[in-house]
Amino acid sequence: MLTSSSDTAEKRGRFICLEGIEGVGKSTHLGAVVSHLRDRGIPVVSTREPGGTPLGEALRDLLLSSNFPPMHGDTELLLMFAARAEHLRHFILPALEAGTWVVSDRFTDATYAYQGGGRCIPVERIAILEEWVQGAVRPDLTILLDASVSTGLARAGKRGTADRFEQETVSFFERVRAVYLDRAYKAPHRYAVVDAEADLSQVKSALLARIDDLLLRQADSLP
Ligand code: Z5A
Repeated sequence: MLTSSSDTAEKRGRFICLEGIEGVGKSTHLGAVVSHLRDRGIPVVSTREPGGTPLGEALRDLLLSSNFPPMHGDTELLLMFAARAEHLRHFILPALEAGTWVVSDRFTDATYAYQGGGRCIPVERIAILEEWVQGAVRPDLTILLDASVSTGLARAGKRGTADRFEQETVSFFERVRAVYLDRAYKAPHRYAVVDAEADLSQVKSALLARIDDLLLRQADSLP
């Protein structure tokens, strides 16, 4: 049977990303988002970046390891996009095309925030790689969990050993947070900002309300 382009668009899964500095609760709330969608009969998988494929997870280990001499910012940027190229082609796109929703703990907004904001790599360079690796693929919704750097680092610090990023300075994370907020402010149709200073149950409710908004928009767009 021939499938019209509107049928294909309707069937395609949706791509949701959770973003924010460390310790804001992305990993904690990922499972709640997945369960919320599943409870509504939506097929959904979760994943993370860097990672999400065997090669991507190996690149993640390299990127987070403190066992090497300091990595050049361009190397870090290219490795993030190398992992993403694998992730898109072998996990994200096949799922979306099969009608499965994908919820990812971080995606390209993290590159703009960490490599662009944190490492001060020119945004144009990141945009070139984004276009090359992703073409037109962008998340349907990015939920930015926002908390102060002191709150995020205090929560993340309770875990013990710090990875290569967690050893960065407060000003690094202030730049990361500022880029996230700026991107969300400039594209309100694609982002939802959730106050992650609140207690866990309040953050979860606010986050799931944003998911319900997306579901309502989907329902409204059906013929
Ligand atoms: N990175 C990059 O540079 N460029 C890129 O393009 C990409 C990534 C994709 C790995 O990411 C690193 O890669 C990351 C950015 C960089 N840098 N770092 N660091 P990651 O996502 O795996 O690592 P992470 O951000 O460090 O994860 P995290 O510290 O685990 O943050 P989280 O997932 O947002 O937090 P959590 O584990 O859910 O919560 C931390 C603790 O806080 C935990 O005990 C919770 O119970 C507690 N918590 C969370 N929320 C609350 C509230 N509301 N109240 C009280 N306690 C809370």
